[in-house]
Amino acid sequence: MLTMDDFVNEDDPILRQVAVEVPLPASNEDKKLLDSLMEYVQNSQKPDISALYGLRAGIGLAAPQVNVSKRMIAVHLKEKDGQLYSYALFNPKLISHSVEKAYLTSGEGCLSVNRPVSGYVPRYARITVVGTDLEGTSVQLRLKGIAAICFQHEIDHLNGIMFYDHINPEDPYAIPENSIALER
Ligand code: K1U
Ligand code: NI
Repeated sequence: MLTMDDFVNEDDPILRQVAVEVPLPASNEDKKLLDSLMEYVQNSQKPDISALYGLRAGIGLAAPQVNVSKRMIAVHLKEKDGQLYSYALFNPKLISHSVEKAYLTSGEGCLSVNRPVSGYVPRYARITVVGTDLEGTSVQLRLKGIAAICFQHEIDHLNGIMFYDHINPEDPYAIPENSIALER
């Protein structure tokens, strides 16, 4: 089971590397890691388990955050309408996106960043992602809202990009052009 002790810090160079593709079919070792990424995210949202193990709550996690530079992510979140998005994917790839942008009015956080960072993070409002799940099945997802934001945050981790790289340094709260505001 992953705990905060497994996480690397913001200044670790692994978070700036481009992670390597996972050879498919995935090895048992790679499946175990992807499964444990999902287990962490789910456990972190359970008040009893997160308190017991001191887990920081998250809605997503990428392998480089636990010191493995391989293309794997887990996302587990409920949208406001109650729809659950729970996906553990090997080699997720953003294959298309809207012109329109979206940003969270509360900004973004990151389990690898132990400080508050202010500002709006412009993302694509709608995206299509492909990848391979733990059963080896190819999946294609059309996403919007917080789910789209979260997938972009996690795929960025696989490309060495941190959320604050997207914040306008001159004016962190400048409204991104052609964007919609999302409340959490
Ligand atoms: O990748 C990570 O560091 C996890 C990060 C993902 C994320 C944050 C903000 C926007 C998109 C994606 C987090 O999960 S930070 C914690 C968080 O956002 C949250 C935690 C509990 C409930 C709701 C949100
Ligand atoms: Ni992050």
